[in-house]
Amino acid sequence: MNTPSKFLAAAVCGLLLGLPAAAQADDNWPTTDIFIHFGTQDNKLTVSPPELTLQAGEIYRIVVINPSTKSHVVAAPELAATGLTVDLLKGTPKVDYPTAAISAGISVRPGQMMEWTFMPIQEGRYKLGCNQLFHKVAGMHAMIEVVDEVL
Ligand SMILES: [Cu+2]
Repeated sequence: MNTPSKFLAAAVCGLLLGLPAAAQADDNWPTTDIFIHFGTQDNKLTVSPPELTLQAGEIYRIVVINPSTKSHVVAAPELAATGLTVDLLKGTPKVDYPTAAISAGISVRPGQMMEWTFMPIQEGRYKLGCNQLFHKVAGMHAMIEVVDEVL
């Protein structure tokens, strides 16, 4: 069994047992950092970059920055439901029940940031967007494409 399969097997067992995924992002499991802006300094209701491609089975540290003067509610329910959330930090404190939080939406205040460490598993196109009603209606989201390519 190769390392990714072992990891996945351990994580799936953990999920079946109702335990949090026993994933640790460290030197043995490199993460790729991705920086995403929710809003702009002049308060445009955009997410930048608007399109991202992630490789299934890799771990990403998705850093969401809010440079605007409005609060935004970062949510990716379908993406969170089809992958493994390793960790979620709002500022520095850890968020309890991170998968639930990213599904329901997590409020990021002006100038604040959050970090979502996540392994996408299932191929598809997913929305990562703002759950604030008016922002949602205004189309404030990015599309995340999860691919499973042999590298
Ligand atoms: Cu918003």
